[in-house]
Amino acid sequence: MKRRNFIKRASLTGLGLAVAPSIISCETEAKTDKKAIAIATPVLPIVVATWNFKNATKAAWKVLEKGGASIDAIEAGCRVEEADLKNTTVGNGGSPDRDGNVTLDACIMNKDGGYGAVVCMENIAHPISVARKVMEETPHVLLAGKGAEQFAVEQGFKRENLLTEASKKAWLKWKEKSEYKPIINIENHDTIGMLAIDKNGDISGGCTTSGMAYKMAGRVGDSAIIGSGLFIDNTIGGATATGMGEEVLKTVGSYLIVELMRQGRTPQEACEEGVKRIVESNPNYQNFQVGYVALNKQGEYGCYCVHGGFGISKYQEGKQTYIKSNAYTKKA
Ligand code: SD4
Repeated sequence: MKRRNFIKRASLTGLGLAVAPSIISCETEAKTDKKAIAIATPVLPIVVATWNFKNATKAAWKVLEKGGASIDAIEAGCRVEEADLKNTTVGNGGSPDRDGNVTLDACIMNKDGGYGAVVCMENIAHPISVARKVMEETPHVLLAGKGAEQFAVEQGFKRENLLTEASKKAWLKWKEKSEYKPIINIENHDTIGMLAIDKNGDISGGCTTSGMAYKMAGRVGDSAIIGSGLFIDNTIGGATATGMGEEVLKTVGSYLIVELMRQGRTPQEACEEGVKRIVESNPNYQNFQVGYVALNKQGEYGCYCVHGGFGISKYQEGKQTYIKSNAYTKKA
């Protein structure tokens, strides 16, 4: 922990306040330090999500404001994006792989350290709900491909075609050249990673995606992999990711961020370190985006990304806010 933060934390603890002060911002430390806000008690409930997913955080908030559990809020929120046909990187309407098949990855984690996930699952529109079933109804944590689909059907999910006409048209156009550059467009990718704390102070998280458009058949990204696209520890907080999954996987990004928070970093500091780990060992970083959002048990949040254009949606105290993330490249 940086010395000044330690001093701030220590001085408030000395005053007998229940919770250490927080930096409620996704801006750089230099900026946030000036407007650091000390809070005595967490302002709960709260939900944060990657990107400006207003409808998703609103759906999650509806659960939380009624006193619902964070796990229910996460499922409800993520389902909104999975159902949105205009979102071509999540659920129904997602972009296909290079063979024209829409394959989905999703995971969910609860307050008890429970984890459930599906990867490379086809024909089922709500992988976040299937992931929850894996967590709650099976002795396993991760089901892949046909097995995941079969399990979903056994659980009452309907098979449906997830390839929309628009996604098919875009894929056919891509096929004309079949030029695969695994570069995620900086402004245009929308995997949803969501973290929520309910009124009881319990945190849960979820992450759901169709992955990178025109990926190789069988490719699995970070989103459904525990510790990479998502990690939750109910004693510390949670983190989730969006962007180039290969980079997040290689650095076990979300787990790293939660562990950094355990060691005393703020969510903001932890997200910045997570991004730094990726870019400082990767000369190719100009060509991909990764964005993180983290939330600790005190309801403090942070976000950071490789390139500008990323931001997070937050719902707290009945109010929705979009927070623009600072980016590593601005420092270059
Ligand atoms: C993946 N992380 O499959 C996902 C993609 C993503 O916004 O986040 N897109 O690598």
